[in-house]
Amino acid sequence: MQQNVLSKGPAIIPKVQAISFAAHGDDRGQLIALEDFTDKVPFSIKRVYYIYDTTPGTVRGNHAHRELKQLLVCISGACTILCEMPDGAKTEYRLDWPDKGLLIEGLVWRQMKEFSKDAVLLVLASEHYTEADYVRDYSEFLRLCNEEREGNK
Ligand code: T46
Repeated sequence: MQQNVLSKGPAIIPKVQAISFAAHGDDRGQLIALEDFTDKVPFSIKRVYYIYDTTPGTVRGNHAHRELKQLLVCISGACTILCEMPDGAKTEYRLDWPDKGLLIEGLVWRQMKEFSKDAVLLVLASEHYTEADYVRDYSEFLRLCNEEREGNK
């Protein structure tokens, strides 16, 4: 199931996109710059957070967002992001190098797992933190997916 392809939900816009960043590399090392309103970060960055020092074997996430757009980059170590689309398709993305990113937009059920000990998962988000945007109940996620599918007919 591990792959690096564009996944499409029922909506016209892609909901999950694996992205690679161009590094400014020279004999001193590598540098990657991310700016908002670009093809890599197609939103205004209102919040940045990072996940680190994860407990071995832990699985985080297990929720979806209603509107939030996020770009995830594992800037140290590695972790796996499992995304479930509104049409039920599931894809796993392994983020194991700082030049790889995962853009997640809207109603996608996600899990973050298989963190390496040194993993630091950086997230750029399009909105400030608001619990109201979370869908933490899986049956509510399925109901909203159904609603979205009906709306796209
Ligand atoms: C997501 C994945 C990739 C805040 O106070 N502010 C914040 O900006 C965030 C993100 C979290 N929190 C608080 C809320 C909880 O009390 O931090 C605690 C842990 O949050 P949560 O259990 O939601 O963390 P994850 O790792 O399951 O999910 C996070 C994001 O919440 C979520 O939006 O997409 O990372």
